Amino acid sequence: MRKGTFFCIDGHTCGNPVRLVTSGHPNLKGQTMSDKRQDFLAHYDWIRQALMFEPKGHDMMSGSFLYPPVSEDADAAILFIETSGCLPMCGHGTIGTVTFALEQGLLTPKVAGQLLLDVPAGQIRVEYQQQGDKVEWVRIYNVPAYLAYQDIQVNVPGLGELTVDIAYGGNFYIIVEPQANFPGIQHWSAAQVLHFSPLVRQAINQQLDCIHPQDVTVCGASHLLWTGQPKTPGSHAANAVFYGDKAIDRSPCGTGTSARMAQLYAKGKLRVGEDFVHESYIGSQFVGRVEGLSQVGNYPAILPSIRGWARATGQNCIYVDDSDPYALGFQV
Ligand code: PYC
Repeated sequence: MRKGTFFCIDGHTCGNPVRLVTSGHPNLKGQTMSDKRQDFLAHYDWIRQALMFEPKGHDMMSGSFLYPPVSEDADAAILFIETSGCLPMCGHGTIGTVTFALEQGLLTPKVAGQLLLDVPAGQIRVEYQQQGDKVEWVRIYNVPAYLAYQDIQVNVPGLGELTVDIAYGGNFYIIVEPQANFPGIQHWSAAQVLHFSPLVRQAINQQLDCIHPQDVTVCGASHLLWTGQPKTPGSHAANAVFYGDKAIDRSPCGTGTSARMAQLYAKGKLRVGEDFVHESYIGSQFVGRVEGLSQVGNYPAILPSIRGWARATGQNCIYVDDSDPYALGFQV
């Protein structure tokens, strides 16, 4: 029977939704958050579908569950849920989860202002600033990010040839910079992003394999990052990040910003210690920084950080009852 009551804190990180589910957690098997992610997908995916898809969610909906830590030194663990599945890592989801959980007293850090969190992609460190009952900002020290492929040519029906790079920042991103057949995101409509992104993604995944060297379950070029000229003062670059089947991230995308910084660093366009202010499709900003260098398998990698903010907008008590024909949601 697929039935349950799920209390949630709803809000957004720089415009993109975050639904932190605070009750109804399934008991997940596995030693690591990567194992637990697989167990959730195999046995409890109905919970994700019910809470993310219409009519209780929408194309951009994403959320999380907080779990006890799986490693000795961590404060907590996060499982991410969204319309396309359970991401290995989600930057905007982490910023929202940490903000709402601290504001509601659901997380007790061992050291004030800092958290160590287990996520399916590995372990991340977080710093935050809290004033009274409000969390002002959160900075994520993300998993190592690296450039996986450079200058890949892809033929896109209706658009022609594109040259793209592919970088990992917690998810694999196909990065498209302005070129002959793409004038830059400032010249494209949302309809163009939604139309061409799945075509590029399909063509790339037919052409090559993206597999994380340390975890084979983290695979596939799932996200696209279209780049262009920013419009908000202080931004270094703008993006439209496409994910799932129909979503354009309203936030500047934490894992996307990490992947973009790895690409820029590898191409000599960003230095260690330099800030990179990344602007979303709606003009909101994350401040990224290359904190240091690392290695992932044979790939030279960067240690990225991303700072952003989130606001809780309300509480939600969601019933899932399979006597409702749309209990598990639908996508149109
Ligand atoms: O912030 O990492 C992120 C993210 C991934 C998908 C949507 N947002």
